[in-house]
Amino acid sequence: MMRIKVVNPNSTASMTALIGDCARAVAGPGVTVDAVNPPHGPASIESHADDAYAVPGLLQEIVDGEAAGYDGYVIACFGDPGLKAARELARGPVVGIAEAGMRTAAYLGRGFSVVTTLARTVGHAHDLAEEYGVARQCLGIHACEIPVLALETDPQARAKILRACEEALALDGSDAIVLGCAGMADLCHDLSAELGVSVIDGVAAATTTVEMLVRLRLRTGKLGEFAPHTRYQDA
Ligand code: 2AL
Repeated sequence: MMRIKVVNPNSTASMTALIGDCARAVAGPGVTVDAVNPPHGPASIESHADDAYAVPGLLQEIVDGEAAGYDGYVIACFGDPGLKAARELARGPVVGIAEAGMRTAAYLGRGFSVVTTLARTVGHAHDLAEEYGVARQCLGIHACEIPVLALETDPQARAKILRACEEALALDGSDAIVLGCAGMADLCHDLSAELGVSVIDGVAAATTTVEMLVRLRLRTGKLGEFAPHTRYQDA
């Protein structure tokens, strides 16, 4: 029996429901996935300020999750907000969807492209690729210019994302596509079939990565940087 808490750090419940469905679809037998979002905070995360404002609510979900005894956590937003702080607060593994999506894509060939929401988020995604040591495999980051919440309402969203993926493959000569938003999670199989390359949903990649780490009994190093700080030990 294993329990994974998937935290959508934005406060949009409909997106959390989609994320939960996609995470549960890949979870193995005996793995329970609970998807949650903070009650307050930004409705979507598509700027540096959104990223920062989302972190307190996310960390509260980690603290509550520790009290409830979860084995590991997914941060289900492509900016991976609060990832290092969450790692410090949690006993078990914490994996971000940008991290898991890009690291998974690196297995699949020489390089991958990221297709994300707004152009203003491209710089942050690039910084994350560098931080995770996969910048050399990250051959391009492309925006489809759909705001996060419009993924649910824009009837053209799917077609626009498909076109951005086609352009990314042609321009970058990449071997795989990483979807740059948790709100795109449900599209990965259809896009894979249409494009003829693997399309990676970070929610699925991060959920299975947490599951793998827990099953292998691997956890965040707690001897130094990620040790619980005394100030938060009773949080
Ligand atoms: C995201 C995401 O995954 N969730 C959210 O609110 N914003 N990513 C993005 N690139 O806009």
